[in-house]
Amino acid sequence: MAYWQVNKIKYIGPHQSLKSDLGFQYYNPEEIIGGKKMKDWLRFSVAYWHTFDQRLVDPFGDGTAIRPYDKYSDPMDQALAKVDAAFEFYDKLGVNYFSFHDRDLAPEGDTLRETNQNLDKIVDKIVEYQKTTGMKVLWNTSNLFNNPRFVAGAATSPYADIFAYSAAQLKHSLEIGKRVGAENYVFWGGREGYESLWNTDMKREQEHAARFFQMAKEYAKEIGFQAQMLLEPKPKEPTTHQYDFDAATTIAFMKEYNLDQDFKLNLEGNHANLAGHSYQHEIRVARTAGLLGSLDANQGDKLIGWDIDEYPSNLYETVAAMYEVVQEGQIGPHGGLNFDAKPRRSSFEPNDLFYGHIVGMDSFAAGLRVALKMKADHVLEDIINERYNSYNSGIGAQIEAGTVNFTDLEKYSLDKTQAQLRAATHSDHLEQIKDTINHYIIETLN
Ligand code: XLS
Ligand code: NI
Ligand code: NI
Repeated sequence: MAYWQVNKIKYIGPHQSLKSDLGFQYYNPEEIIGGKKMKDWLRFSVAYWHTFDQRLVDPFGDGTAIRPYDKYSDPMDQALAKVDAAFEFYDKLGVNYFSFHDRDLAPEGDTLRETNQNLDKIVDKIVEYQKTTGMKVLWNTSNLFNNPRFVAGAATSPYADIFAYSAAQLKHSLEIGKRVGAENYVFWGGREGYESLWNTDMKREQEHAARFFQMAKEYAKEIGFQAQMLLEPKPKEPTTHQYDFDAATTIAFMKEYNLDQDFKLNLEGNHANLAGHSYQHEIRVARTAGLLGSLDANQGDKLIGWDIDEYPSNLYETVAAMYEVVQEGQIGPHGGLNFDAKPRRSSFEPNDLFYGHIVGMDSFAAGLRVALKMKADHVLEDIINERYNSYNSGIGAQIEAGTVNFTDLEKYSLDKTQAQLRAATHSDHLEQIKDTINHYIIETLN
């Protein structure tokens, strides 16, 4: 039975029609570009929670979503039907990866034992599908934030029973990750933060979180689950302040607790914006530290101050993100672009899920094309090399080599005139650079 009333989404290329339809204009999966197949650069992943579970609620309204499997009264029957719908969706969209939380797949029972039984039944079905379709899991994760038991956090909960339960839940989630062959395992600290400092022992909570991550890593090793472990920063929402605030804060935490050997970062566009950063900034910080792991693809809206998880459509942002990826040579050792994104509440029909992924995939494919063209032409490399040229010889080279100290630099600088120092600086011509980038976007995609 077909759940989705569309044919397989194919690459049709640009110039056929300007109107968007159920086809890709920039994403051509098998095309070799920059030495790799496009699909291997991008490794798109469908997020189970947003695509199949999301009812399209907002803080003021109930769900509007119409989904083709909304006809079962028994939640397990619905969960099983959703797996069929999901695999048909992956096939029709033409993606090779998906990502999920444990609780996306199956309803909870009264005890963890019952919950695990429900979950295992669904995972059995997923594993069967994987055998016939070759579908892979970019990452799995554990939902340690929805249920009221996690009201004050999971690993950072002030209640030891909740820490213990979280560990037990995570243990099974790691076992599932191994069964489905997940390439990464993500930790987003849903409520790992605080509402108020007046009642919070921050140091103790952070130590608990670190211990939790260490135990997770130890258990993954014990069972031979080799996924790359990833932490996903987000500054706020749902808590007032989340401990994994942004890439830089999370890296400091990882280094403080010796987690930086085993963990890398999963970065998300909308989270970057909430932290007051661009997506590009977060990716740059991570890759500079050698800790870029994977990317959650979505975008926020300047006019709305929360995590709205829009499908990416802003080409300028995808160009900037893919510029970083192209410089790095890959998204991460096992990274991909997971669409942590959902349609607007007013886009409630089933096909809107396809249009959403199409605009997201085409936007990143277009970004990749532009970034590779800029790299091939050394546009920014030449500008950057020139900008730092004074460190390649003379006093600059000595500074970098560590062979001069403050006294030497005082001697070097003491009699330099205002005019000489002014002459040492050059205009950045930043507007010219931005105009050049615009030309690259327009011409590459033409
Ligand atoms: C929420 C997060 C979440 C993680 C997975 O804002 O983005 O969806 O990616 O738990
Ligand atoms: Ni995310
Ligand atoms: Ni998010």
